[in-house]
Amino acid sequence: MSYENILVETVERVAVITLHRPKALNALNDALMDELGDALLRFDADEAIGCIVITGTDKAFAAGADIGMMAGYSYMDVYKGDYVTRNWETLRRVRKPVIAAVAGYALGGGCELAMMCDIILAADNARFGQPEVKLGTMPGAGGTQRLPRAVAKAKAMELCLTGRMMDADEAERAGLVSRIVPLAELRDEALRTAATVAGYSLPIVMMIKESVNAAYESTLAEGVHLERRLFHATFATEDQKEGMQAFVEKRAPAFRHR
Ligand code: CO8
Repeated sequence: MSYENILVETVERVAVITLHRPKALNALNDALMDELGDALLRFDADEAIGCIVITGTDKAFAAGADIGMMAGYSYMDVYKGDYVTRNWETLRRVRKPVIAAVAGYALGGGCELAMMCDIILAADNARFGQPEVKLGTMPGAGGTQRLPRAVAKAKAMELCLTGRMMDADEAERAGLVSRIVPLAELRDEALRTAATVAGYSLPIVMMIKESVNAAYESTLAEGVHLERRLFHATFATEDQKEGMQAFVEKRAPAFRHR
C-alpha cells in the first residue's frame, strides 16, 4: 500500500509514523486511517522494529475526525462501519509499544487516537479536548471511556460536555500525558524514549504492555493474577537469564530477542 496521508520512516529499531494532512490540521479521514492501520500492522510484524512513534506537525497532532467527510454521512453509513468507524481500533491490535508525540491540537478523534497509544509525550504547546458536543455529536473512538480512566470523571465529564480544551500543563497534572517537553525537543525526546524501549527484550516489553493494559480491563485480582503468570513466563526466556546474569557480572545485557 502506498501512503499519501502519512509519512513513515525508521530510525534503527524505532518506526515513526507522521500524520500528514497539514493543511487540514491532520484531520483524520478514512484514507488516512486506512493507511495508519496498514503501517501499524506492518511495523508490528516487522522484526527489525521494537517501538512505534505516532506524531503530527508542530501545529496539530490531529484536530479530530474529518468533519467535511462526516458531514454528509447517514446513520447507515456509519453504523455499517464502512465509513468513519472502520480501522479505528487497529491500534489496539498492536502488541509493540506505541508512543504518541503530541504537539498542537489533539482534539476529538485526535485526542482519542493519542489515548489509544501506550505513552503520550506532549510538547508544551499541546492542547487536548473532546469538542464533538459543539458539532452535535459525541466522542466515538473511546473518548468517553479512556478520558475518565486517564483524568477521572469530573474533568473528563467537563471536557466532553463543554468542549473546553486543556493545555499541556493541565493534561500533565491530570495524568493524561506522561511528560511535557519543549516543542523543539519533542521529536528527539520521543525517539530517545522509543529507542530506550526498543533496546530491551521485545517479548518482555510486550508482556509489560499486556499487563499494564489489563489494569484497565479487569478486576484487581484478575490483573494481579495475569501479572503473576506473565512474571513467571519471563523466567522461560533467554533474556531474563541474560538480564540477571549481566547484572551479577556488572556488565550491560545483550538481549537476544529484540
Ligand atoms: N476536520 C476537517 N477539517 C479540519 C478539522 C477537522 N476536524 N479541523 C481543522 N480543519 C481544517 C479547517 O477546516 C481549515 O481548512 P481550510 O484552511 O481549508 O479552511 C484548516 O484545517 C485550518 O483550520 P482553522 O482555519 O480552523 O485553524 P484555526 O487555527 O483557526 O483553528 C481549531 C484550529 C481550533 C483546531 C479548529 O480548526 C477546529 O475547531 N477544528 C475542529 C476541531 C473539532 O471539532 N474536532 C472534533 C471533530 S469530530 C471527531 O473527531 C469525532 C471523532 C469520532 C471518531 C469515531 C471513529 C470510530
